[in-house]
Amino acid sequence: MALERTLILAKPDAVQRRLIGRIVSRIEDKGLSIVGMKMLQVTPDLSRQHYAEHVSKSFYPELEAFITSGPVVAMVVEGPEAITVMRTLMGKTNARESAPGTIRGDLGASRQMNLIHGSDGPDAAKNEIATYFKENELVSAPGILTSVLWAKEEE
Ligand code: IDP
Ligand code: MG
Repeated sequence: MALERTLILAKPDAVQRRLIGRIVSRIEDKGLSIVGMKMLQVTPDLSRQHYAEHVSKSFYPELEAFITSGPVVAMVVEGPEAITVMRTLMGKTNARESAPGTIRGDLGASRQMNLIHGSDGPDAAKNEIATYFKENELVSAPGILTSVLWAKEEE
């Protein structure tokens, strides 16, 4: 087990649909810590960097148009195994197939407009956090509650 950080985006559909608060609540309800947060506009350059693995795919032009279509809210989320915990909380990529109880499963019905991004592994998390945030934009969040949220050995 490890204390991890992961990059989360509330995507343009979530912002336009006034779902930022619901998504933040789901993360906070889970007991994870938000250690950085800002609203920004993804540019085509940033999209190509963020979605480098998808740039050559047929759906990339639509994905770029979508992710640059309006502001996103970027967050860095911290907790034990935060990368996997967030992927589970988000649900499957295709929101039509995401289980009820997940963010995508409860709030969406699209494969593309699936509300939320979360890093898919430790390397991606490291790169994506560095892409969206400067070190001094992140707080260290030991917080007074961590002792009742998880055990020391889970960090
Ligand atoms: P993920 O967001 O669950 O990690 P990825 O496969 O990495 O899913 O895809 C990145 C994003 O690209 C998805 O979240 C979705 O918005 C979009 N996407 C994925 N597959 C398709 C597709 O087949 N058609 C259109 N958009 C897609
Ligand atoms: Mg992905």
